[in-house]
Amino acid sequence: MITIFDDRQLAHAPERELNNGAWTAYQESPDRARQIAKAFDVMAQPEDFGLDPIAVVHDRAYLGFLRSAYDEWRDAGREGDAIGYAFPIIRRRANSHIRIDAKIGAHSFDAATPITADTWESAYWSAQTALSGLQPVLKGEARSAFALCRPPGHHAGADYMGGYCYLNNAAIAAQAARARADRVAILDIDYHHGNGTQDIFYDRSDVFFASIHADPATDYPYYWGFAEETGAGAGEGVTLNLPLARGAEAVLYRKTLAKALSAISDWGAELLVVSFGADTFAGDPISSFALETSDYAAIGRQVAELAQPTLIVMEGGYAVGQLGAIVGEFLSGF
Ligand code: OKP
Ligand code: ZN
Repeated sequence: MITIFDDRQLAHAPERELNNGAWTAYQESPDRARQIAKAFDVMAQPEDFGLDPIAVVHDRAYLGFLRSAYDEWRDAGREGDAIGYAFPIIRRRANSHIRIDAKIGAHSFDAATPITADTWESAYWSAQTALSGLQPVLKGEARSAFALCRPPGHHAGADYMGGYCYLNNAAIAAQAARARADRVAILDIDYHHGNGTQDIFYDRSDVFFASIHADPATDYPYYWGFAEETGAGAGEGVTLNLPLARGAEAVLYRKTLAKALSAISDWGAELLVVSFGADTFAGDPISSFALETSDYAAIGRQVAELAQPTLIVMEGGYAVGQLGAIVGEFLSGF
């Protein structure tokens, strides 16, 4: 399988995150990607497709914010990574903000997504990695590709970051795939609901979003991913959420995956983008499903039964020492 990775994705390394009221070590570490990359002999470097395919998914103002936020933070006399503390959730207005703190709050939904001097560089190449993995699949030169994206993307919306995500790599690839495929499906099998991806395509009829994730009643991102969310307007019925209770193991997970895949197939998808998270693993430090490393081969095989050109994009997974094995099992099964 074609695999893509770029070292520039490793530069982004926030010091800490605010977790359950305390500063803890940043879980989305560069080591995650390093460990996964070790499982492959050779990985291709991404091409640079520039800003345009990113800017059709993300607002220009948000992209400008991401690029300048760290400098503005420094100019405000701050130390460490840039992080917000005020969020305009009530009657949001399209104000132009002056203070960096106001800008960060207006472009994020949590305080788990710090901006460092290198965040833009890493997020940019993470998006290019997804776009580069897509190319051979889209042109029919390969049936599938694996984009080792990091930072992940599925929590990022058109104009906001959150959940370790800045640019929505899967959404950027799915949108680019629309150049040649009329119907593109995104299957999100990270432990957490891909609220950013869902939001980007929520009212569209041309990109199907299906997600299996921990019930938002008990798990991050809390506010999205309930079964009742099925899309809006032209996109009604083109979003499918399959939340599972904590503790889900392989039998239940694979039954649920069968539902997601048959919905995607019935809908008539011509190309599949998989948001793959390894945080469904039993040993994941921040998640509570019960899949074992050996389960991932069967899951990969099951996804492949859809028999559509497929781009696999890396999302979460925090059991760093196990990540190479989990991704290896999934891809070999696939
Ligand atoms: C990103 B991905 C809960 C803190 C949650 C953010 C988790 C982001 C997960 N105490 N921190 O979907 O793997
Ligand atoms: Zn996750």
